[in-house]
Amino acid sequence: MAIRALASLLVSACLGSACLIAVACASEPGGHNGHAGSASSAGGSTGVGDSTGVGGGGGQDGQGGGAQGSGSDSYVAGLAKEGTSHVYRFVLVESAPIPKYTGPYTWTVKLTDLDGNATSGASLVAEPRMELHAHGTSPPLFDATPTGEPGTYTLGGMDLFMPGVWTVYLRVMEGDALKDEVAFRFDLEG
Ligand SMILES: [Cu+2]
Repeated sequence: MAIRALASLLVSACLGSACLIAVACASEPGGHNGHAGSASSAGGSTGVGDSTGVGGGGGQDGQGGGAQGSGSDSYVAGLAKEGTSHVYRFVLVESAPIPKYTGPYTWTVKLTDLDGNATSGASLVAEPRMELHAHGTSPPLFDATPTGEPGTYTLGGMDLFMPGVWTVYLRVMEGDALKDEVAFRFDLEG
């Protein structure tokens, strides 16, 4: 019953090519279960304003309510994170619009080294994913374009089409090799 309600919500919310993905996603609850144990944390119980996401509480199934609580970030302009390989610092200078509702997003990102020196000329790529649903966007990857400001890039047209937690991976590539990576996570309403 909950599944059916979720599915109809998704179907009514979907647009264009995103539709196929949303329907497939809703009709395969097995995909949710696969990730629920490790990723959902205590979504079902809190769901409100918890930005820490630590503590694998509850054994709550990741479906439905679990999508609200997977350790999403609280957006502020200039939100900065160090890459997992500790080479770069990734600054989300601005998200337009601010991460709240589903729809197309344009991000301005600044890349610096760990001393704060702007890194221009990098190959920066974004991949938005809904990890709980095992899908991304169409197209799956977005190449950043330099804005002209030192170390600053624009990522445009990322269509985060579905309510729930989106993980946007930002990767600095050197040819085919990954130099550093970071993940920004936002929980969107429909
Ligand atoms: Cu999804």
